[in-house]
Amino acid sequence: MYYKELESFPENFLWGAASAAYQIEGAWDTDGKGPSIWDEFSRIEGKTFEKTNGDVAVDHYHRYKEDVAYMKKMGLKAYRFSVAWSRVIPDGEGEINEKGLAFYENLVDELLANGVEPVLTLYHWDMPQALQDKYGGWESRKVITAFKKYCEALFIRLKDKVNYWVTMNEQNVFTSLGYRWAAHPPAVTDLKRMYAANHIVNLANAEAISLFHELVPNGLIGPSYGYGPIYPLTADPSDVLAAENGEAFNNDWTLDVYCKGTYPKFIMKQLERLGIAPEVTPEDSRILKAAKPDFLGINYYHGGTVRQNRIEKPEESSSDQINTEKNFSKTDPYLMQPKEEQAMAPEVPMFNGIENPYLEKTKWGWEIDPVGFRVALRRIQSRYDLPIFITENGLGSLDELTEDKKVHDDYRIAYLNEHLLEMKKAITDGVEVIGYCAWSFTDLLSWLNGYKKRYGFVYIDRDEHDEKTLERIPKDSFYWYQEVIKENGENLK
Ligand code: BGP
Repeated sequence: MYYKELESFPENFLWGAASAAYQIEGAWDTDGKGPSIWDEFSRIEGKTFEKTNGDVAVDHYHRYKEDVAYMKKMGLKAYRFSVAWSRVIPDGEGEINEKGLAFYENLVDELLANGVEPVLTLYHWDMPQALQDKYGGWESRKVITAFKKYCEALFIRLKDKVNYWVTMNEQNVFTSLGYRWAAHPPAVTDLKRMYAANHIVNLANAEAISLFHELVPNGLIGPSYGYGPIYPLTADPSDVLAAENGEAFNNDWTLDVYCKGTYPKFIMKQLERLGIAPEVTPEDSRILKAAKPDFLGINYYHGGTVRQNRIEKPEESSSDQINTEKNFSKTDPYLMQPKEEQAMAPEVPMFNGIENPYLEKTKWGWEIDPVGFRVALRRIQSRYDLPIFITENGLGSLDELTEDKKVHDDYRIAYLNEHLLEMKKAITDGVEVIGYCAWSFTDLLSWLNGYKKRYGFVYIDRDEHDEKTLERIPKDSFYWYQEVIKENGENLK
């Protein structure tokens, strides 16, 4: 579609930025906070980049007022942050830690006083370690009861102050990295266990949404899903079918459950044949169907490209050789079926991932695909017809602080500008987008890539080995986004 002029962003569009507790707060055992699975996991030799952890992170716990002051300066309309479950309930299911709860209430009050709409994420990967030890975390249904108790404490305390709530952050990512690739805690490599845990997360998500609707009738809640559109490598119908499989396997598998309360049939049948399907009781189906999200949170970084698996279609022609098989990193969360799969489960390969020859990549090998953002928005809107809140999108890069304390991150500005323009086109197409939170507001700890993979609008003076001054320094992108917000996106080019 070609437009001579794009439509404007909606008047109350939520121009925002995001973060997550473990990645920014620090204060890992302050004021009664219990340990989370990330506090423990990051201490295991070899698990994180150069042994980095979130013990201090960017010390947001002590500097939140300064951070909010920068948000005000920028004119930010919304700020997405997550609550650390073990700060609010140190052992995950017992007594509430008033100091923990008070920290989040103070943060929310500070945001509201500075004209920033809080967007609160309930679970951004930091399960209380006590629940992991006692029940095996998401592998036990007992954790659903604990999660509901934790959510209830926040709903009751903050219901008159927080309008936007996110349940699970990137369930697809934390279950696959945690239970399949052992790259995140609890470092399991077992497909059956992964699907079982994933089902329990689905139930916890649904129960939290239903409880929310009972307790906070005027608020809005939804999960944040890490979505990447799947493309066929060629117009060969067998590649197109492979992409259908990829889309169903990667995306419908979670989004159908969120939005329709049912698992997609083709994938469930495959898993049943392989004996790795989750057990879904009639009561589970009722719970899943009863919960309706008010919006879909979408985190967009990149998609994936696939072709028919090489078992059914062995390499034949020289043109097949042009594209080298994608060398998947085991921690690439957005495409779940790498080549090694063939060896693991010879029946499974519904598709093979492959490099997309048209796309550039970031320094960390993530494809840069702004048009894919529009594709994503269009597909999600057509399939589920819910308002969409972009809860993450951004560029991880090595930033350089100049001697006069500037960061000239024109590459980040270019990245964000292109993505926002594609989002504007999607809105002009007819997609309902209610807000956009760039990842991230300040620099922060990247789960597996330490402090040097930076995403923020605000530079933080620290690195992997030295906490340095932790000074906050706005980058060029800070001032650029400030202008975008002021102009409500009219200045994008
Ligand atoms: C998403 C997570 C974020 C953030 C982001 C960037 O998957 O929700 O918490 O980490 O990815 O990822 P990374 O830090 O690995 O570059």
